[in-house]
Amino acid sequence: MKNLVLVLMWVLLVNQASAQCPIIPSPSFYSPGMKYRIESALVLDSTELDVNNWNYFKSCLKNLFDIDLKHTEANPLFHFGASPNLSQPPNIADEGYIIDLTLMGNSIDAGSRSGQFYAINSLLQLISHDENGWYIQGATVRDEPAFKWRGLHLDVSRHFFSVDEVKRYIDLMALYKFNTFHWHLTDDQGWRIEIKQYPKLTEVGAYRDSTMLGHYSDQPRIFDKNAYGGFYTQDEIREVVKYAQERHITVVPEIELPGHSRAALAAYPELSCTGLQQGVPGTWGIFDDIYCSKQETIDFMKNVLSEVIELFPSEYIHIGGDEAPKVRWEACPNCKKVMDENELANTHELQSYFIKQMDEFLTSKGKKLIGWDEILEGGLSPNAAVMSWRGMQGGIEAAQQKHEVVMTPTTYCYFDYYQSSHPSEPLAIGGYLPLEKVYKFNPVPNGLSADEAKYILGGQANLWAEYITSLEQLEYMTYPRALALAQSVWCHEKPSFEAFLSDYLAYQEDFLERNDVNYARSIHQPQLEISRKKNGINVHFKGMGDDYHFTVSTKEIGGYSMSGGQAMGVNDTLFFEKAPWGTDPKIIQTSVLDEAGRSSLVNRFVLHSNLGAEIEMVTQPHPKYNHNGSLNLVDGIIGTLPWKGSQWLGFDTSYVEFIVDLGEEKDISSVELGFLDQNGSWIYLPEQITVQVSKNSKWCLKKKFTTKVESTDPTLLLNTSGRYVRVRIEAMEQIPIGQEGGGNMPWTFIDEIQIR
Ligand code: TNX
Repeated sequence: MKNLVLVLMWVLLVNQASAQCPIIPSPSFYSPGMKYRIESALVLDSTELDVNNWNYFKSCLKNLFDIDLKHTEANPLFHFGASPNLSQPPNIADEGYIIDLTLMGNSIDAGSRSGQFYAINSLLQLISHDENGWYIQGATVRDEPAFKWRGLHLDVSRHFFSVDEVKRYIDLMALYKFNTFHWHLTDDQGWRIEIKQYPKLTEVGAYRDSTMLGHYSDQPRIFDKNAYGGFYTQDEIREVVKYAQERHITVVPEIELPGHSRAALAAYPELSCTGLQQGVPGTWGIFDDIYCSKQETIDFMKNVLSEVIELFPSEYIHIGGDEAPKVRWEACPNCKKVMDENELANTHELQSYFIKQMDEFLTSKGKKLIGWDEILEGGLSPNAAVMSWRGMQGGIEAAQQKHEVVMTPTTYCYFDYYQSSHPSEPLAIGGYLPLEKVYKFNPVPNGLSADEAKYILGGQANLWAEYITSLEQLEYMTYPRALALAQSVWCHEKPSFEAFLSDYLAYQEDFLERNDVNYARSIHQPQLEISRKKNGINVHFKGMGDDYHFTVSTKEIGGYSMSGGQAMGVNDTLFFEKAPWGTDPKIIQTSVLDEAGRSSLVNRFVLHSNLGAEIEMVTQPHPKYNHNGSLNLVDGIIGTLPWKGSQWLGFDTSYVEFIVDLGEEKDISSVELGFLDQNGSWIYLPEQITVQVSKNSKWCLKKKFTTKVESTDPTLLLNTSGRYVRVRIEAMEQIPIGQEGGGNMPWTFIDEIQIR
């Protein structure tokens, strides 16, 4: 008997472990039970259900499943218990809930109205359809969030989204238990919030007369010459805030200062340092003209914030603070006066002074200031919270100084970056942020003590809209990556990426479809996993799960005979052999076709003679742009435009050095390298390249071959022999003043090295 109990327990445990969970973000505990059939209505005892939550539940059920919600006290399918309206039930955290929909129970308890709302969103994901119709998956679910700030941001300045579109964005956030909507309302390219005291902010600042088309780094740049713009009236803002509140989402407004302020300066040029009248720009980037630090601007800002505070009940008000060049301030007598009067040593301290005025003002109004991590420069204002975007270092420093932090590093949270390197991805700003990378995000970085970690409020993804021109595209960039982010900010312990992916594929794509979301299917493209092999590389096409079938065909191009059409199965690997020394490279094109013969992932491999060679990196690439490490330089894939982070190694160092090992001594006649030249993104061609060749990697006294770099694919001609090739690339000292990022160190982006 005892054994039988043990076996039964074992079976139960095993079943539980393998049970897939339809709910995302994954709850702390999930154990499925039987299915409960739903006819045309879900009938429950809603006595203790908050009226807002009831309305929300009812409309979602109707819209998604055409199911009615009905109240009964006699024999309900389940009831909402432990009313958050009365007392907080024991053992349930504030935003937590417990669903007990099993043979033993039929209650839903929550720690608060928010908890109840999250329970409802989980219930929505438990509803499914089979051959017998709709059912709700019975289950025990225990759940509560790990972080207090679970955010998505939206930039409505670069492209404007209507009230209905914003509501739609909020609707989708609610389904995945996000609770903070960061509304980026002002920027250079448009001021989007009505401010009664300053009508020109929207009359003038909300419209631009042209908009950049194509990518920022395209030459020549092309513009759409139509007027573009829009703004929200204060009534509309209130409407959105209320709408979000009903979905337990706090709206945090952002009013940018002192930089990203060209739209405001177009309306009130007297607030700039020069006073010059300029228009609202139609190009992206960072502009030198920012608010002047004089008293007049500070008064203006306080007046604006006074109206903003009235509209947004949120605890935090975001004041921007990022990317404010100091060139105008350096040359401005008014700014100099402020610096002298307040004994400020430099313009960074002046920025701190400016922010501090805002901090004191907001604090006096019972609000908290939050700003981008640049507000650390020149000293953090006493009550300020920091939003860390340039990596997590700013957030770490702020937490160590006992300031609150929201983590939103570009490396994991910039949903304006590409999500795959497939050619069909819509034009994006650059970068590379696939779903799996987002999944790795943990808002609490290593190295913080438990006490410091308490200052991390949570995390957020940012949707900058330079290249996001429609709601459809916004959804494409946001989903499914927002689901991976939801895991990072909700789960105490998230499942493995594989488990998440399997749940996602089993349930969530259907759910997204049911919600009409234009989610990206980028993950359905097989991933390329490249590895070094003796004499070449292996290219492994890693498909998604076992039931996804595709074929890969190869053909040789570039002056050679076309061969190919070679069919392959799932998860296949090709071996590409390097070209024999002394011969021209072969070019192989691979195409991936799904079962319907659609969506081919096309890649070109240049099989040169140092394909897959070992490389010792003396200088390390920046962690953000280090896809596949040194193999990236010899994987046969030549970096292409538009720039997608995965194909290039990026460096922010003054020089780059690495040593290629050819395996044995060779006669060497040339070395060719590839560089990116995208000045708008601070990426410049380097100044010069020096190459040395050695038999045994001893370098002193070795002849140096040097060339100035004048094109994106410079070739050095040499006539020597050796096994090791040392390459040293000298970057330009600084970006020329007057250019984007002028005065800063440029980035160097390198791809493929070909040695012959
Ligand atoms: C940097 S993130 C910005 C934005 C751009 C974004 C594009 C931040 C605080 N500033 O102005 O839209 O990069 O990725």
